[in-house]
Amino acid sequence: MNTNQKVALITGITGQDGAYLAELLLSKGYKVHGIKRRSSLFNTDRIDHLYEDPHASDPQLVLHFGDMTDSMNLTRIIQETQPDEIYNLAAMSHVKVSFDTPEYTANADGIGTLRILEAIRFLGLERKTKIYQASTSELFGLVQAVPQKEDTPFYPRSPYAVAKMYAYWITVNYREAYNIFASNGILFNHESPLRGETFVTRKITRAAAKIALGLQDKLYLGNLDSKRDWGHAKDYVRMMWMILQAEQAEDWVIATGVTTTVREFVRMSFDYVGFELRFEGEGVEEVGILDDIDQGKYANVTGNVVPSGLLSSIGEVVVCVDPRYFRPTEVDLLIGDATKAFRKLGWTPQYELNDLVNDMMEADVALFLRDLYLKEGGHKVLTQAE
Ligand code: NDP
Ligand code: GDR
Repeated sequence: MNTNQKVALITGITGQDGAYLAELLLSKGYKVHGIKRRSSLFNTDRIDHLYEDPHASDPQLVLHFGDMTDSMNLTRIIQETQPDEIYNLAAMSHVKVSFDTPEYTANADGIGTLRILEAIRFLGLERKTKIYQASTSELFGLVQAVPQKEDTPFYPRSPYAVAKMYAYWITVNYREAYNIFASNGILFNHESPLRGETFVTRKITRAAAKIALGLQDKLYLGNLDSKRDWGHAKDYVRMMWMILQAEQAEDWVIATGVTTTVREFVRMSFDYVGFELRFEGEGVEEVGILDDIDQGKYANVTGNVVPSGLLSSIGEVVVCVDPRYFRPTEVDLLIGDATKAFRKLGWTPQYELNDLVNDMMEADVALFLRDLYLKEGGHKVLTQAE
């Protein structure tokens, strides 16, 4: 066992960011501990490729059952693992769902952060353990100024954002009160092929791939006008690590500085599979209609011949607005100014929006091509048996 080896603890390791961060830290030679929730189905898909046999003599990735709502559990895991760095990524992270589960969201996202900080104090680890808190651009909520940066006033617009605001300030308070190295990363939206299926970008890329392959007819979305500053999760987890290597604990905005509407993201995703979309109507009447289909481009993308009769035809409505996806209070516009991180930490994102869309579309087309083969193969087996 290497006694100089750095030890990290990641809460939320089974999520999008947790998976990329675990991969990054392992590649840097860290021993990584992660907290996963008990679930009735396996929930480690995103990190299975990193997982080692727990019976190995010194596995570099170790998972512990836990929950942000259980103080004793968190304190015991921190005591046992004695981490040099804690990345607190665990959260009920879906803004719309937080309106349905506000109390739970406050408990897990808000008080959960306090539990981690108190455990550090209780265990006397103030001088040893650095903490990264996953703060969010949702704190800016109702637009006060653009672009949003570290000193832009907060105005949260959801139970999720309010819970994260508590987490933000309790992190600042413990830094000031107890001199703990605790930093907030105020991260703007970041996406990837590992993004949860109910966040808007992944919902769109999955649907564009499935519609193109004839596996789905329509995509139902909420507010197409909202604007987000979308980056790639791979770039953003690198930044989390850099934030804990900085000379001092501070709070950092991480963003690309480019904002795009949901509608434009839809257009770009369908364009990848050679579908040109025209949007018509307003509000809940708005629909996205297939204007053109570039069969040649589509065939190149998949490397496969699309089964005849499965493709949508020109003039067909493939995107519809469904008010069930509207939020009681919306965040209309996010665009971040990450000048401080660029200057002081030397961070530069490697992915632009177009690269992000391509990466997500490529992964979802490959994913659903497998479904298509099964559908087709199953059909053949059945017809042969007849
Ligand atoms: P995900 O939703 O993909 O992952 C959340 C993780 O938290 C999952 O591992 C989940 O476990 C775990 N979790 C949820 N509730 C609990 C709980 N009560 N106890 C223990 N674990 C729990 O989120 P992301 O990876 O996208 O985001 C990571 C963090 O960064 C979150 O805190 C999010 O709020 C924040 N953030 C994300 C941004 C983004 O654009 N992605 C932007 C700014 C901030 P399970 O797999 O079992 O559900
Ligand atoms: P967000 O991400 O709320 O910004 O939070 P999400 O992808 O859920 O929504 C982005 C925007 O798209 C609009 N939208 C829809 N959203 C979803 N989920 N489903 C739809 O059908 C749909 N149609 C339109 C939304 O109204 C919104 O304006 C994410 C999460 O990762 C948070 O945890 C994180 O803190 C912030 O990003 C930064």
